Amino acid sequence: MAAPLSWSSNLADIAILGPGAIGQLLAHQLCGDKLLPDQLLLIGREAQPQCHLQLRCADKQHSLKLPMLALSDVTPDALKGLRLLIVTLKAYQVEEALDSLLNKLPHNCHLLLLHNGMGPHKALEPKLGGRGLLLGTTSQGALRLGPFEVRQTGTGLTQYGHFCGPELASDLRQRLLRVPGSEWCDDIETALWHKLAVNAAINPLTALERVNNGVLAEPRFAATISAIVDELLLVARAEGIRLEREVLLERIYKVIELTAANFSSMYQDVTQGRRSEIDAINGFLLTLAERHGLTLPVDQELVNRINALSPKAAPTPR
Ligand code: KPL
Repeated sequence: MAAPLSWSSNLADIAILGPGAIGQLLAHQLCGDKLLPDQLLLIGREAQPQCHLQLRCADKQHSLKLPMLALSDVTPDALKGLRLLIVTLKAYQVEEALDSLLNKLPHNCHLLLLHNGMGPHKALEPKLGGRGLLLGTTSQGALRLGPFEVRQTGTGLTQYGHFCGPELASDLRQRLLRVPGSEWCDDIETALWHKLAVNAAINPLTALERVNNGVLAEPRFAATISAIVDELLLVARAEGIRLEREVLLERIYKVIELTAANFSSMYQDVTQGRRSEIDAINGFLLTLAERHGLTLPVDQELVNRINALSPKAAPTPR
């Protein structure tokens, strides 16, 4: 029997905005084995005093009870103890969601963006009002089985790093590092480029071929993966980012191996009729390429084919 919930949102100092598959996986990992943690809350589409979150891992099942506030009517008072907001929305949802939330966050609250692809942090930077901004990336695999039920489909690296504003307090850093396989990065932008290469290769190919990540290890995909990496290197060089081809390929094939059973987030978006993150991944590369007068035929074709399959209009946050 679950213990009665005596919770006040004011006790929570970390919130997760956008509790989809990755947001829920992180909630479990941040809380460890505490069933009723009082330091974490969710911000989602609708308010619920007690969400019963379930995580299925290879070895066991975890349960967690957390309150959820609705993004549309959350008050500054409900967030007054917050010191860190972890944003696990899709890249294209971040700006709009934070436009409505930023002025309700305490001035000392840090933000951590953790999504596939790149772009939103640049638009956010001038709106932070002195708050610290962290960027992060994870290559853990997670599949949503129900509104509050997630299966972990792959282990992987989770990286965080400072982007601008004040640094995060060390106790919060330590709590983020409770996530298995996580590390602090001094150069988070380079880490994000590595993850961009992973997503640029794995996500559109799995969505177009309707296969799980593991199938991409087959030799028939090697030439396309290699061409995607070459195009990314071209853009990165023009942007002054130093990356190594072999390191990127090694990282991509490692993620393919570690998340072999996972259906990528883009596969899941496309098959479920949701908007994909292609604009923030391969589309982000095309935007930068245009600025530098470069053409990326492989990325262009992937963007065209994914956009032909998935809707463009942004749905409301998860
Ligand atoms: O980030 C991912 C995604 O699906 O979006 C990977 C790491 C490729 C795991 O599937």
